[in-house]
Amino acid sequence: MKRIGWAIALAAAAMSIPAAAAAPATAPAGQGAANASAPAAPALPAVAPSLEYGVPKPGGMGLQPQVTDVGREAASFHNNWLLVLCALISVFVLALLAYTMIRYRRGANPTPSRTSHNTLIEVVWTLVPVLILVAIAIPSIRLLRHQYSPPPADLTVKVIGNQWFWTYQYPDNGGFEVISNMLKEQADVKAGERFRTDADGPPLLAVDERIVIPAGKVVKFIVTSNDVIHSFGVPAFWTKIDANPGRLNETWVKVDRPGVYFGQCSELCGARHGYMPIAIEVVPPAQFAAWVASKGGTMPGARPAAAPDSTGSSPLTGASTPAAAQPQASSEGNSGLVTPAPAVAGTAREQAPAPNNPDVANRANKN
Ligand SMILES: [Cu+2]
Repeated sequence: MKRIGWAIALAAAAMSIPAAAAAPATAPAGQGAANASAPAAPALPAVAPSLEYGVPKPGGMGLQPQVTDVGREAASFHNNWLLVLCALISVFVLALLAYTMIRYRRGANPTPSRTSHNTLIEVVWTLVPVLILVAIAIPSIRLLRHQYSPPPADLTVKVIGNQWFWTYQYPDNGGFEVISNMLKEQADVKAGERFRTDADGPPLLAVDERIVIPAGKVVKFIVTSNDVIHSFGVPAFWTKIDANPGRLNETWVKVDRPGVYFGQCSELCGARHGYMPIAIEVVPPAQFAAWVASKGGTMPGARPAAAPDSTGSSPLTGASTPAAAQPQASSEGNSGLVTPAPAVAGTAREQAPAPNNPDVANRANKN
């Protein structure tokens, strides 16, 4: 049964190779477990990271520039509302303290007032904090709703934390797996081994295999762990979610701007916690299809003759899943935290690749 599954996967991979050949070659050769099934496909070249987006800057302050709608909303809430409110309250309290200390010091006010109750003041100092909390709660709950009621996913990526590296599985694309390790500096590797270059990214953030996702598509990350608790965090996406063993957590992103975005494990997970960075490469959909083919994967619904066209419309669009075909629920009109539709559709599609990939099936059983 397993052999039949592999045969199907191999045949599908072979069919998608012409699509890969049509696109420009762009990234270093992969080392993922599923790579063996696509020896002839051209590797995609690494996109050089920008210095503006997706990377921390030396001496930088504040948040990284956000590239998702949720990130922009959250950053604006933080910078333009919470920080301003915090500053105003701090200045007001400080001014009140200073005034009281100076005006009512013993020298200036030898007989202190014996006032113990004042209805007006008591009403004001109860009501004003309540109003401030409401003013924080309303945009805060709206942001939570936007974060936790994702639109139907175009692509699902399973993210697995390990001590101390990440593995990424693409269940919608034949279940291939990418293993991502931090790249060491040239001085730290033996002769002939791959080391970090500036095209890979900054020190301690560059990895040998990036996650690749298509631009402008809703990507769902199912996050879990093989050993201890890790955390999948990418600051430019406003994404941070724990990777717990035996549990599936879910987050999502939709990034319109192609580029490379870096993150790190954000949960103390052991000795090499600081050396398991995350690098996500966002590419146009056609290039994503070529990358999938180079990894031996397939695009959902792809036929042998289908090749990515140059207009930027992607095979992903053609492969509308039941979830994608559903009318998209407006998040504005949603009062609940999570709509049931994407969850159900996601589950159905996660199960689909298991028979094709014994590795995925085994891991699923273990978890
Ligand atoms: Cu970790």
